[in-house]
Amino acid sequence: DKRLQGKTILITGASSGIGRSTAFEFARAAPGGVKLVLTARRVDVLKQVAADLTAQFPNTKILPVQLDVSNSASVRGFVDSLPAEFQEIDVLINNAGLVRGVDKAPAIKEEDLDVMFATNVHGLIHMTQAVLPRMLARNDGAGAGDIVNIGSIAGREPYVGGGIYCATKAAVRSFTESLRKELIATRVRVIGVDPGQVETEFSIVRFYGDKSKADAVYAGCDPLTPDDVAESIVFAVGRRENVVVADTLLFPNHQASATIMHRKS
Ligand code: NDP
Ligand code: 8X3
Repeated sequence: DKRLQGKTILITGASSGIGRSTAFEFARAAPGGVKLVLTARRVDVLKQVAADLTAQFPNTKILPVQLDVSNSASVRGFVDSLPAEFQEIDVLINNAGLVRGVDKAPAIKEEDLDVMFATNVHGLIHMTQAVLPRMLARNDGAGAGDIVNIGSIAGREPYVGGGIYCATKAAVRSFTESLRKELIATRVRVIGVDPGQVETEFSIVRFYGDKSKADAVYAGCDPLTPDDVAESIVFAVGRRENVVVADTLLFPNHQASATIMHRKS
């Protein structure tokens, strides 16, 4: 894809799930090569992702870097700390995010509340602030670049036991829309992607590592794969510069809302 070739793409949460798949999908879509800055907390896992990518896509330049998006000080210095050839980020994929627990309001743990907001909301906003100034400076000040924010059906439709996670994703949706409006006079595109049910490590994290509880979420269902979401992200970024795929909601075929799911018995 000529439109993607040579771009520098920063993906947060690239060690697993949608972020990892998105790295592979960009590499696949641009066989001439892109530069990928892959970030997450688990740097050893990231390095393995980078090695797997390099083996499959030798033209792709990959930089795995440890970054906890919930640590605002680390995010602040992050872009300047990159090697020069990776500093001009063309595409930011704000994907890092997580859910913890299914507690109702009185039982929500303070730590879960803090981690979800610090990662999904503050982290996404801080990353945007870290990358945006260079995007705006491009093109003689007219701006250029893409910011892709991964929201969720949970941000459109709050559900029981998801009070905090849903609130974080509603915040993502709201911030995404404000940003698009604020940047109206620039050539920076702001793209929102809201998936429904996707089978990743998401539910394992929600149940604090309990795999059997996570598996039960998908029992009788045929969820989206992270590759399905990655294809939509790369499609949006790969459109002609004047086309903004502003807002995408993705469901698997059996799902019609956050909670309306057809299960095979
Ligand atoms: P995974 O758990 O498989 O991946 C989440 C990624 O986020 C991991 O790479 C993880 O890496 C990273 N991450 C978590 N916390 C931090 C942090 N503080 N700093 C940096 N990276 C972090 O889940 P998904 O792929 O499903 O999730 C990706 C995004 O998609 C999330 O924003 C999620 O809310 C959203 N989403 C998921 C849906 C689903 O059903 N799965 C549906 C709708 C939206 P590490 O642990 O190494 O830091
Ligand atoms: C993940 C989708 O509905 O499980 O964002 O919260 S949901």
